[in-house]
Amino acid sequence: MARKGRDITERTMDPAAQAILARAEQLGIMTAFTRAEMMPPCTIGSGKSGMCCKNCFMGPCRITKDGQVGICGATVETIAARNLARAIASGAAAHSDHGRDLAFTLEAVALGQAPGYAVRDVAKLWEVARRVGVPTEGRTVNDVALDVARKALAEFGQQRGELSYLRTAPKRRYELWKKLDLAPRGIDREVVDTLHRTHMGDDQDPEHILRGAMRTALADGWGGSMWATDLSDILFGTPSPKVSQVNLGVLKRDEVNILVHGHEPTLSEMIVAAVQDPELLAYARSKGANGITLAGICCTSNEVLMRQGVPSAGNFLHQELAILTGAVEAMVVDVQCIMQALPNLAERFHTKVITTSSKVKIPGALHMEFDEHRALQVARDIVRLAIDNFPNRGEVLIPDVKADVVPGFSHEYLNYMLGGTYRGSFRPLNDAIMAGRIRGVAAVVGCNNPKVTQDKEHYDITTELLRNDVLVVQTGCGAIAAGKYGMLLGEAALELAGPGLREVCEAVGIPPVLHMGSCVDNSRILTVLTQMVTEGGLGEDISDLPAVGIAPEWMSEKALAIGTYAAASGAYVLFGVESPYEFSEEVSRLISAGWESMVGGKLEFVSDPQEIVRRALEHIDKKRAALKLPAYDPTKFGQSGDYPLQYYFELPLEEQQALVYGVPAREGNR
Ligand code: SF4
Ligand code: MSK
Repeated sequence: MARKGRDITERTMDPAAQAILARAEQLGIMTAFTRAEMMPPCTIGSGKSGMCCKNCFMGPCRITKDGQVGICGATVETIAARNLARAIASGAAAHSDHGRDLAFTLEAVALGQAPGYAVRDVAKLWEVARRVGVPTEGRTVNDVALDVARKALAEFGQQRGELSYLRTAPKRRYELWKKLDLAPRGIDREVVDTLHRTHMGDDQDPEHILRGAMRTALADGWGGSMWATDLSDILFGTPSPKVSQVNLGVLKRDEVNILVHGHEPTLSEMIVAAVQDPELLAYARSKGANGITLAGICCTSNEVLMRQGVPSAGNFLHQELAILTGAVEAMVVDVQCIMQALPNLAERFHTKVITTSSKVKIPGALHMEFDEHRALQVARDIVRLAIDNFPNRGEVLIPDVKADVVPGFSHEYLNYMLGGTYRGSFRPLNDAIMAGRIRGVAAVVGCNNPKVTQDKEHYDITTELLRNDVLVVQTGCGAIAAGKYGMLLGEAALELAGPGLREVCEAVGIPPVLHMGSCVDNSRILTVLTQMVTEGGLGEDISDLPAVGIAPEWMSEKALAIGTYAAASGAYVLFGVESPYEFSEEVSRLISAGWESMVGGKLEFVSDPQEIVRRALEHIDKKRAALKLPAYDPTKFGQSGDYPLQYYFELPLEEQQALVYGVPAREGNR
């Protein structure tokens, strides 16, 4: 529970959010920040002083003492393991269902039934086809797209065998999964398997329950989420760096403001097209607006930010704040992370909250269902409705706070950036890590949670890692948080970076914090880690890499699925806030030391951000030592830090490499 009576600066470190929270107080309006403080604490449900099971109606059973069991005899360990497994199954289902919908869209495109959509990235389609065994030779784009879409759909319902993407993992990892029976057979099957085995009277061995949960999480990371990412890239383009802006200041006082919120790019991409339609722009002017501004919230925002450069109005805890500006004509929501508080809040202003998914209706919201077969028409109807709402605006307060960002570092783009068009390669990154210029890599990802100061854990952890020469990749709401404080912009972020990291980023031309997409795109990080292994010099498996994953302000069940698939892939994953499973020492041990000895990765919950950084750096250094790499020494680098970029690129490749990575060019490096 968030401490009662926090002042505004303890609720959020974001000045835009602070200004709007002050407005909410003046107007006597509650938000998630204040509701979090009002919520009576439940130390059993939060895992602090007990464990609660609601899996059957003999209970609920609350276990608060050593040796106490539920009415059926279930132990605290079994209950904690079941609770975690069910959360993972729910998170995996959400991500994966998102992937399924994209497969349906690609199928409709291939059949010519989705006007307005097209295969925008044919190279990616060919690459995915190759990875999943769909022939391409002499075939049309639509034929290949149809087979890829149907291959994806088949993997959801597959009953036996294994998912195609598993074989794209490092060989040693794949073999380990096979040996441990962790290779997912089908995406839906694994989710159902976990829901079944955690039903009352089924699997009661905590270690076995959690092993099943790992397989389900892997079905998300190397299945549903990876499909979602790849199919989005095929349909809407693989992201590459774009210049855009982030925070509530992207809303415009004199224009119709439309926000897209949730996770799916499918409708939002059509809204991007609709807001540029001259007829709708003229219609907006006829209502007294100077134009139409489209911006995003949460991960729908990340999807259109990294592909279209559409600005972001903010992350998870900004959804209510955006409405509180009084400047939003329509908030268009699809799936996941949408607060039920929105329609009630919108009633105090003029905002229309519009649900669009067949899976999501919210009492008080307007429902305009999205259908990929008539997507542009739905998008146009939504934009028109927002324009009609413009004259209904009351008093507006748009904080003059926004930051420039450069998002969109897909692993394909990184490959190109590091190695060049013809020799795409992760070699320079591996060499920089091997030389010690870059100490290691951290993925700092995930949500906001009003139990902690908004963005502060993200900010503190990221800045400390940068100072220690750790390259940071980000997704989801953490990426938007980084953007708000200038960390997604080369010049600003480089000020925060240690000398070695700074040199590498300046030479390659990347910021030290790389925006890699939405929360479903954590699968891109799996691909980056795999490429680092494949490139050579950093071990044989993801578990050998000097790399960590951190979710400082997590709140979603999807975060637990992500953390678990990352751990099952060999990564050390640290979660902030607090542990819902703390009361079970055995489950806490199983997911940390237990998983580490089984799969090389582990999951830990640590409330103190400084301790998170300490453990992350300790892990990175431990992995460096195991690889026999030089110990990290920040005093060794920084002499060529201000090397002019344009001059650098005029040098022969070997000299570029020697200059930047401190190691001579090696045979086969490029
Ligand atoms: Fe209680 Fe067992 Fe039912 Fe859970 S499954 S609510 S522990 S009786
Ligand atoms: S939106 S899951 S709050 S990252 Fe992906 Fe943000 Fe977390 Fe939702």
